[in-house]
Amino acid sequence: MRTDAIAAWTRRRWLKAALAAAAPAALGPGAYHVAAASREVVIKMTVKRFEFSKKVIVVKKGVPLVIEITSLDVPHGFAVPDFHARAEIVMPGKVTQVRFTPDKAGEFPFLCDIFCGDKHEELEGRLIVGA
Ligand SMILES: [Cu+2]
Repeated sequence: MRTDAIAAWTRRRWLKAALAAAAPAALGPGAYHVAAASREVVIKMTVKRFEFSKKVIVVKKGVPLVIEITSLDVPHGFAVPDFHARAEIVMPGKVTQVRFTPDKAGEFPFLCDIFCGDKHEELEGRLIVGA
């Protein structure tokens, strides 16, 4: 009984060690992370009354996007209605991530959708998605 338990433990331990050794050998160190990270395009920008630091964002259709936005003053919104993507950039100084994959080519507006002052309506830009 006791010998069986020890044998089972030894097998499990061996299997765990074998898997740990085999994975990096087959894929290279960190292969999973590199593959996942390299597919995403990260765009960093700031927003303040009444402009986004990037007025035009050019990307490619089908490539996953992460737009990282930081407010320099008051709470703002960020919305790309054509892709149903939006976020509230509520805390000045904190990075907010908006993730989506543009699945159609063309030119699409993005805008602030939280009232932030008298020129709020002018706080907008264009997302250009190339085929
Ligand atoms: Cu606004």
